[in-house]
Amino acid sequence: MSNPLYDALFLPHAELNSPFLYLSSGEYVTYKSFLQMAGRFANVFSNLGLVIGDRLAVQIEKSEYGLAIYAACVQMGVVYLPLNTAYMPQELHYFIENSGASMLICETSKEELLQPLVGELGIRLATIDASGNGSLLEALSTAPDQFQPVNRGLNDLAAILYTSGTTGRSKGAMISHQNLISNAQNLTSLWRFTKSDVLLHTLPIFHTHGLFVATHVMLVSGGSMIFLPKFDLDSIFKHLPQATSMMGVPTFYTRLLTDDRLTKSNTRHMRLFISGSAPLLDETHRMFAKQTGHMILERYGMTETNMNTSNPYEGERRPGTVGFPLPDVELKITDTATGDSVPDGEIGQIEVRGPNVFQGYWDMPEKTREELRQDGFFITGDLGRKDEEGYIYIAGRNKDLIISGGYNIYPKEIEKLLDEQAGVAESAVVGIFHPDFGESPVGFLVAKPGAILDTKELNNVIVNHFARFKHPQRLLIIKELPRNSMGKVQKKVLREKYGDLFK
Ligand code: MCA
Ligand code: AMP
Repeated sequence: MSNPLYDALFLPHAELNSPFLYLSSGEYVTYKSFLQMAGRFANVFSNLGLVIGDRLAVQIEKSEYGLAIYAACVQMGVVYLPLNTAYMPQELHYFIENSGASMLICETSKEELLQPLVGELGIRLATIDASGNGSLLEALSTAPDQFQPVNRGLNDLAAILYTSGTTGRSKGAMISHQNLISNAQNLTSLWRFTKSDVLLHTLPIFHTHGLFVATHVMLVSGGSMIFLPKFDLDSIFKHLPQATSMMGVPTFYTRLLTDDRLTKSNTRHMRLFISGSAPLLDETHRMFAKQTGHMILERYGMTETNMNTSNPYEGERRPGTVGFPLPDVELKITDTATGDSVPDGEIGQIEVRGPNVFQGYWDMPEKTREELRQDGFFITGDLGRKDEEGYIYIAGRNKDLIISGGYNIYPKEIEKLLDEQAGVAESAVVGIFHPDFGESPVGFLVAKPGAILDTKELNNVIVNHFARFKHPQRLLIIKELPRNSMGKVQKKVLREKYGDLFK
């Protein structure tokens, strides 16, 4: 019997009494007790009828329980489906329906709100809070803490993570055991993580960065994590002396730079700072080096591929680049029209192939065919170039995507809703430079002839529909959208014209 992901991440630590998670309460969870908790969850879920291949949707605040639910899913062969805690019921409806999840776990405080949704979809609802309270509590307290991991193969699914689609419909990226194992092992050795490492973990765990990069690397290395509910400057500086390393999105680093406590002496003991999920400005990289003496290590990845490239641990961490392809990742830069490789130095679309590349989009074979070539290369939708030394630069995106503080926003989704509103002729949602979030969405609206638009009312519609991080920071009414000779809306023109909006 084997379960490759369980064997790689969890089995080696089953009897380990050393700390795995340091919690904000001051307590810690050992590896052994964490895995016993996972075993209990697995037994409870099994009693509730979950079996191999079922999808379990989870929308809960970050806690050791959330992580143990993930470990339980791996053990049981249940496909883990984590969801951003900011999603509204309408957004959840789509993910649950599309994935065919048979159960949803949510916060106790959201039970009432989500009851109609689960009723309509005919699925089971269970609750657990970051404190451990909820409907699962009683069953957990009496459940055995051992669960025999089920047999799985390398290509079997471990998780589905929804990544937004350019047409406005999210796509469920199917992630296999092999995808996760190859990346976790590569990154652990590339970044020199060992069991002596203590990672300051303030990322959410419903995305690749916090779950598959940060947590998996620590599991493979056998190190520990200071596992904080969210990024907050005071708690960062409180816990920094105990940490050896940190991973974060660029907003973490720009926020750290605003704080006087970020000094050379406060960070001297740190081994490594890693950034990813969005472009790290050269300026942030240089300022951070000046203020701390540390060169941030920037890497590049995607939900569909986990990590693709990384700056070197020992060599030059070059600002503005995402480094080199990982050891078993092939990366090529191709012409968007022909798909042929372009010469070094030229900008083209980034394509990647390797054991990290996902299995396709759940129940969307056509979308999968469009983006995943038959020869295994995945068209990332990012534009980039390679310099003569092999460093990869991300030059932009070939997909209409806004990344705000590391969260992805697909303009189409918001434009669709705006376009449906009375009096709106058309709309364009554009990512405008934002000093804290990197980019922030701004909605540009054109009124139908004779109509008068009320941006407050339109904003209310958005607020009732979408997670907070997707809300346009401004809605601006303009006479017409700029278009090129083919009639295509030129978002670049709006981005440039309104580039100073948040400066
Ligand atoms: C929170 N808000 C946001 C964001 N986060 N608005 C826009 N963009 C955001 N990212 C909302 C809050 O709900 C709040 O609303 C208001 O904005 C300001 O909140 P603030 O306190 O400033 O925000 P925060 O709670 O401190 O959160 C900011 C954050 C957080 C720490 C940067 O967004 C975060 O942890 N981001 C990391 C996301 C991540 O893990 N991405 C990786 C994806 P109100 O004012 O109404 O209360 S994985 C990935 O991208 C790939 C695979 C990769 O390469 O890693
Ligand atoms: P996600 O949908 O969360 O998988 O976001 C993946 C996208 O984030 C990539 O396709 C890139 O556009 C972007 N991204 C991730 N890391 C970096 C980075 N280091 N620099 C620039 N963009 C990045």
